[in-house]
Amino acid sequence: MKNMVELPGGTFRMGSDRFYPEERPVREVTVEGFHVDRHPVTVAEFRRFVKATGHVTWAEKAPVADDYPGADPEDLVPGSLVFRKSSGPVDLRDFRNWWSWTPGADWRHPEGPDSNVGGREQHPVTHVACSDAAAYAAWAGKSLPTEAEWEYASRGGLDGATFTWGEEFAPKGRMMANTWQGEFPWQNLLLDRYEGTSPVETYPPNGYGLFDMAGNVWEWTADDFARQGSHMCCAPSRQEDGEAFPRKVIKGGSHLCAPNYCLRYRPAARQGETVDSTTCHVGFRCVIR
Ligand SMILES: [Ca+2]
Repeated sequence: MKNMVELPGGTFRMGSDRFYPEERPVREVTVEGFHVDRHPVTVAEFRRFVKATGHVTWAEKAPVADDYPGADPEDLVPGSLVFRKSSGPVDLRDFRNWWSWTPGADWRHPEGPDSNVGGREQHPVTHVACSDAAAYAAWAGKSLPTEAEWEYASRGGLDGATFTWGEEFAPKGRMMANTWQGEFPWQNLLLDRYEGTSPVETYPPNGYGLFDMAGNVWEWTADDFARQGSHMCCAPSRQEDGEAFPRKVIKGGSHLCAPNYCLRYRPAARQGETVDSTTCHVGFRCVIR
């Protein structure tokens, strides 16, 4: 399989007791063998899918008013959530301080209508809803991974390690993933050289030869997320209460994950993203069982 890695089945310790409540408890989980994409689906790969199928992504369609009761009609236009760095420290409890609903933002226009993906063909595709990821997977003859498959793959054979590469964040000073260094959401020290997404395979692979299993973009999985009252830091929704859409588990953390706010560029980390959410820091990869 081109650009895929075959993993044997196995039993591993899933989850972590050392970080956030939604990752607990650590438990033994067994997965069957499967193939997994070597890196997240890129802009170039997604473009081939759109050209072949004419697929129109969720973010390119106007939201249906019935799905968003109380929404300002002016907001019911195609668009997506774009990250905007703040000019200084802000209240970290309110994601509106850095997430901006942006009409015209979509996978071809990641920062809004005046932006494009020129030069970013090898970056992970973003602004894709769960249904867009599933449509791509079906077209490619693949599937979205379960959370267990994703975490098993991301651990790269390291039992219970904090990161996909071991215990130390930057061994010998080497950056191992595209995360956020500095004080989120205003100070990005760029020790890893990238403020937004980065080309896939920029950082070293994990023990299974898989790239970008931590940082860069969160990745959709096929699993439902049971809301446990945990704080949804990385997964803003256009509506918080009485959500019209279920949440799916996303994994891997992103270029927006910073230790002062969201230390989630780890295999055990997980968030629940409403399936209609599209943002500049969520993408996906596929598996074949
Ligand atoms: Ca970065």
